[in-house]
Amino acid sequence: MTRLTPADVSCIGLSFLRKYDSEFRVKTGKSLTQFAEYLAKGHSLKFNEVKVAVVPITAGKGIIEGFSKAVCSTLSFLGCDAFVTSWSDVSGFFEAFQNKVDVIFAGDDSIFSAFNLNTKRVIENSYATGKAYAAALELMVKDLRNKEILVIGAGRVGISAIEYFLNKGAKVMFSECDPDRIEFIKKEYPEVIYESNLDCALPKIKYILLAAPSRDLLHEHHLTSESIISSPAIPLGLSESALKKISQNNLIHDPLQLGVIAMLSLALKN
Ligand code: 2YC
Repeated sequence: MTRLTPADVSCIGLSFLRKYDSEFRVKTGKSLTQFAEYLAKGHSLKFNEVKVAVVPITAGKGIIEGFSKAVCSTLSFLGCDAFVTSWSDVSGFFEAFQNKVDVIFAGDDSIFSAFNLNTKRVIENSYATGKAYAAALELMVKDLRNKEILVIGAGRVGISAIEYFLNKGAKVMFSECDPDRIEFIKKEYPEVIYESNLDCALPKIKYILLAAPSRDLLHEHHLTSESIISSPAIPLGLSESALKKISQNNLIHDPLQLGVIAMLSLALKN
């Protein structure tokens, strides 16, 4: 799993999120708050009644400077009463319980999750991020039924997106370099078509969910001005020439915020 750096998250504050929100609305037709409700299948989520603690975790490679603050800013932007605990780890969980929070966000090197203390629902970041970026692509494509979608990268994020697309009636293809993952998808999702060569699949397929964390995966010959790309992967796998080829309004990509919004939405969905 990609580990974010302080540089990836240091900019994620309220003014940045306001700008991100207006750009997101242009691309998808929904604000981030409306998107969170869309992900929760239309349940009205009363974010301003939700108290959330973000607990820094020192395990493994330790704290990422700015990570908890970026998560907290994203949750506050949605209207939650969110704070970063003064203590980390178990002491931070204790502090969260003392403050009678509804949801705790915490992440180590393997798992970053939202824990709903009222319903006991736990939502992991990869699962939520796959759903979020699939739904964002759906909103940009307008209707997924019978549309050809290429999912690049069949890890936890890619699989979550594949399931979303199948549920919405899309024709899903996938590209992946790990043989075990290829076999897993062929076995679990036989209706999903394996594309062994991106140069053959693209630019025939216009709609792409890019969930493989590799630089310069897609170049200008893979894309057209009509390509629509939803990319949860860090780093963004488009070359400079590819980025110039597509419309910026046809690209959704961020290091953390859309996944955090989806984690909260799915953790609160009743
Ligand atoms: O600061 C802290 O509490 C650290 N323990 C957080 C570590 C998060 C590691 N995971 C990641 O950087 C990425 C994020 C996009 C979420 C999932 N993986």
